[in-house]
Amino acid sequence: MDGLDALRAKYIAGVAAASDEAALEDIRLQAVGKKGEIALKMRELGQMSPEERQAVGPVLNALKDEINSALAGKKAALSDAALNERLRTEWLDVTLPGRPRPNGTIHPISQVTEEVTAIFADMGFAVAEGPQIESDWHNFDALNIPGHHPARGEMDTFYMHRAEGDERPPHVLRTHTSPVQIRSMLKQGAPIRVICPGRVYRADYDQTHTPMFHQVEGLAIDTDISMANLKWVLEEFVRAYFEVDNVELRFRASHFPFTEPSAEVDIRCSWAGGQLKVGEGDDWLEILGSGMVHPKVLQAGGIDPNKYQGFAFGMGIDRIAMLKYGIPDLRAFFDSDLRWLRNYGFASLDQPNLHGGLSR
Ligand code: 2NL
Repeated sequence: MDGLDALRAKYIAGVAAASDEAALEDIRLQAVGKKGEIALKMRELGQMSPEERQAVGPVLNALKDEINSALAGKKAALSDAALNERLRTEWLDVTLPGRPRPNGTIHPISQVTEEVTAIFADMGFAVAEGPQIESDWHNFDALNIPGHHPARGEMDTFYMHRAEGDERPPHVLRTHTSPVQIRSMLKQGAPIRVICPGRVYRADYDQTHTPMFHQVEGLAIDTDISMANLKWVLEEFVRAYFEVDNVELRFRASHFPFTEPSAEVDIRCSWAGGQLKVGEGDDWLEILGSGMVHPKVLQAGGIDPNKYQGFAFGMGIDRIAMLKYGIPDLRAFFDSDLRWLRNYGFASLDQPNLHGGLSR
């Protein structure tokens, strides 16, 4: 039969040249597939004389075997090469040192904000945030702080600039986070339970005051809320925050324009050995201010004071952070001193939650 040598040469060379398994498969189909060239030649055997068939048949079969074994050999070589390539590129140096822990730490104020948020979230409070530059209405009027109130004076409040001749009252850097709660009331109405942590500003700088500091306020409004609910919520908070089972709270009558009645809250504590212990001892430590929301403030928030009432409270985050973590100097919070941050900072990978322990 003619052309078998050429056929052999073509396919053996083709197999040798195939650069991947797909190319090899193309050649296999073309050569020894059901409709390939060898199969065509086999079909021609039917038209041959018995003598011819006996001579050509074995040659064709041998050629088919030869091509098949070249294909198998090439296939093994290609898969070896593919494996070797993976071994060459996908290596791992197991003798490398472990990755170092991140160098940064969580600032105590961030840590305490997260702790407080986790505690109140567990009691059903949502978290609300708002602008740090506020209208004087949101920061003062809505909170029943009249125009002549000392808190409004140039002494305490940072006022934003107004263009010459612009008679509108200037905006202010918020002096508390209460305006965020006013915005929450106006937006969602009653009932409501929110806490508002964030930065606040007052023109004051000495041992115990910085012009920017942090506050968290809470607000709960419904049809049946009383001072008793306030007391329970604050007790639960103090217990969880200071991580002690026994706490004792003392409510002292006080005055805020935005609550009536108002109370300052002290916790029983001891300072034996210069270290704060909450829940025992003969000292009292003031930690927050609170009261029942003033009807005028509910009204400013778009809530009907004849139908709803609620409690509110506010405390300094910086102060409760200093108390819990024994940080002596307020101003160090804002110095960005790396040695201080490494000493008082928290590991970035364990966020506070109530079941894992707030502070490990
Ligand atoms: C304190 C006292 C307080 C509030 C904040 C508040 C907010 C609204 C309505 C009524 Cl929207 N009250 N906030 C109430 C009582 C006390 O903060 O000594 N903070 C450091």
